[in-house]
Amino acid sequence: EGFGERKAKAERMFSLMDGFLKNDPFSLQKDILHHVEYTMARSRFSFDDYEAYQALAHSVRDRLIERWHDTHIYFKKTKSKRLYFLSLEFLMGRSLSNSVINLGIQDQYAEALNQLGFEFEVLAEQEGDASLGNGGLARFSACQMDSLATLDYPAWGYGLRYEYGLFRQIIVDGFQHEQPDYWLNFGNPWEIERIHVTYEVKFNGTVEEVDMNGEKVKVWIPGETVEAVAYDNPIPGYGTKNTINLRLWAAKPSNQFDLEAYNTGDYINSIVNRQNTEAISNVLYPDDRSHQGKEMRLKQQYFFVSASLQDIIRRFKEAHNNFDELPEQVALHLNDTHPSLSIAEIMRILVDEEHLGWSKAWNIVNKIFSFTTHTVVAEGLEKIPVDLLGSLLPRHLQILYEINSNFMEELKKKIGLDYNRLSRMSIIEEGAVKSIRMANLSIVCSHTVNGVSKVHSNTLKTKTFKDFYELWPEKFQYTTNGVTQRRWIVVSNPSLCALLSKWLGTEAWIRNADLLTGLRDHVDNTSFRHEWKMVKRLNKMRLAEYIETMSGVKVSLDAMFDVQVKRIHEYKRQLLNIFGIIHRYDCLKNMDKNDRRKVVPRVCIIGGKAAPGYEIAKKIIKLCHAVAEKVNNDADIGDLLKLVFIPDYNVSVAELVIPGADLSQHISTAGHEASGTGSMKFLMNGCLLLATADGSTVEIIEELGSDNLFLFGAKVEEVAELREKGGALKVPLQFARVLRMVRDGYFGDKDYFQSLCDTVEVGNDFYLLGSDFGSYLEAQAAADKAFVEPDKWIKMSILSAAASGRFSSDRTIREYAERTWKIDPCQCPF
Ligand code: T68
Repeated sequence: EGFGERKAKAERMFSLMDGFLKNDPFSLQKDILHHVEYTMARSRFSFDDYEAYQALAHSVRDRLIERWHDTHIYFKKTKSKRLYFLSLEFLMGRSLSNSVINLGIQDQYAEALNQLGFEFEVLAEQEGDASLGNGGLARFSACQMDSLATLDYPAWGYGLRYEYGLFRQIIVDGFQHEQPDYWLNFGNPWEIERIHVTYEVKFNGTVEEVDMNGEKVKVWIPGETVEAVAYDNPIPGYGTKNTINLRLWAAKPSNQFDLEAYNTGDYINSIVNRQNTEAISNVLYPDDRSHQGKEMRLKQQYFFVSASLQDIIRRFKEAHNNFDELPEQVALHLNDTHPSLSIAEIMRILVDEEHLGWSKAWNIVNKIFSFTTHTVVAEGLEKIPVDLLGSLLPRHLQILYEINSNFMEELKKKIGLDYNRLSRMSIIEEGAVKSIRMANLSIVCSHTVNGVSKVHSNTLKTKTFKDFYELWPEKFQYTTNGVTQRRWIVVSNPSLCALLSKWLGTEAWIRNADLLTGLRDHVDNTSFRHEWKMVKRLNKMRLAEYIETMSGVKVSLDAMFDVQVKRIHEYKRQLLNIFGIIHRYDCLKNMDKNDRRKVVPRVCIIGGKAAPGYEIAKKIIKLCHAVAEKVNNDADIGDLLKLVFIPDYNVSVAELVIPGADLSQHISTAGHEASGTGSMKFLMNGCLLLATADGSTVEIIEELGSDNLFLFGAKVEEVAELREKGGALKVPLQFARVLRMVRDGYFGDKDYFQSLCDTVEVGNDFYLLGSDFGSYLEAQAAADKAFVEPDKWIKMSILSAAASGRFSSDRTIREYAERTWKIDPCQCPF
């Protein structure tokens, strides 16, 4: 079939399709009803909100698919260099509102639904979250995908399609319980199953040396085969037609049967065994940041890496007949060390399957990888026991040994026989359990090692990866994280969005967040400030309603809404917050009635999940509930202080909580939060920060000025010295008093809380709660003082949002694209 014939055929098909889908309200209605009838198979006359949501989502998906196709045809045609973003976690949250907004047909949909008797917002609430990740790292991946699409970069995301996402948190009697998140139960209208895009992924077996044309080559004879099936998730850009792809892999039993097993009559067991292979993509590992080395986790990583690389190499080979151009055409990004087996896998493909020879393959491989680490502490770095790796992936282990031995040789030439340093830098860790250090592997094989904030990068250079920095200073970069204003303002705070566009006189800030600095020009305008205040009030109302439905606690809108929402970790110091609340309560109790009237009322809101095996974090949640129980039911206190724990914090809960916050806390011990991205979302929503100078807060201060937030606590460079003081460290009396109250059972469960109290006892207080407590209380007092001057507070709120532009993930992505990935925008023109 010639080109002319194919073109004619395509044109005829296109005319049969009636061209592209139309976006006027009438056409949208027709499409929604079409999906009610033919996709949902429900009668036009009876369908509920959930079915209406599904039909609506399918009509949106159709529109995404059109753009997705055109974008990919265009990328292919222009032969532009592509970025492959490899991440084991993506926290996408809901898709409906985001898609409709990015497609630019929000108003048309709202009207279409109204005429059908539905409300867009109500249907949007029907959608469950896609929670395929743990926390900051995973949500940051999602923000980056949005920015990559919006800025027209030719990028693909690759991940795993976990059947169970992050556990659901339920609270029983103040204790966290975990429940499975079987999010695919009712189908997922956003994904496109690609049954024809499958790859075999192999495990186990042996490596044999065979003679090939007189040359000895290593051949892996695998033992087990699993099939990876692609599920595509279109990611639409805003203000562009470009729609990129997030391809997630699911495991299916392979079609290769063990004939023997079937023939010996063990039919049932053979099928049962086949089903076990599906388990690979079953469940997301909850992060507890201390490395574990579990076999299933390693299987997941390799399954993901192998399927993704086969797909990437296949696509490359469609357009090239050798690998010389791979570094000019392909950038592979390792989102933390989780996908770093890619390095061994691509070497295996190039050497064993494509017969490139080691040095040629290596020259290609060390030009294509970049690596971002999201961790601070060395203990959190991933290690894989050599025995485990050797039995699961015997050929990869050999390759890793070879990479390491070459590296060690090169290193000896440079640094001589400094055995301590050589052993620190080795990819292989000797010791009781011989292991592969995934971070060392990633650094050795990547051209760029990225930190996620300035402070983080300094820690990497001077501590965590000091030896490597001294060897290759040019590899070390930092690109400060960011968040997408599309999700965190446009989708989650429509009233603020309208206000911003009105006063900035343009919607252009949605694609160019730097324009938010323009708000500074209006800060003295009283009607602007009034409107700003009204928007905040509206969002507080929304949040107050949610709190009441979730917890039964009625809160006053005049109170300061003080929020700390993030994963529960000792270093994030939710305990410091709770101790501050106990102190506040204690002060209120000891005040006479007249003084109480001067106190700023507070609603303290805490939310976040504790990893299931993280006992101390779980005790923090319980303590929060115990304190809430006491405080909220104390008639003396009334509206002056309320404490609420918001269960099951996730992306969609964040969309509701963040816009309604007056103050938010980012209070990690300095030097422990690699970046932190929550603070950026709050900043965008005009929320004031109470924070330590940690992670990206340091850069936020640069942008905002230190008098526009409430800063406290030890600085990064002071922490080590404070720790050394140990038992001699000065701790304020108020801290000792609060600790005593908890120990003495003032909030009940006396025995249960002892071990929690031990973690902050003088001499044992690794995260320095005691030594930071005094300045924490001062910062809180400063916040109270500012809140009673509403005009001042609103100005600070406006200036916060005005300073948030630099923390858009658009800036992050542009920096990565230009400096690290070297990719160019490629906008689909038609
Ligand atoms: C976070 N890391 C950082 N890790 O803590 C945060 N870990 O400071 C930073 O802003 C964010 O990454 C984005 O850079 C994580 O979220 C994990 O979730 C994780 C998951 C599995 C294993 C280890």
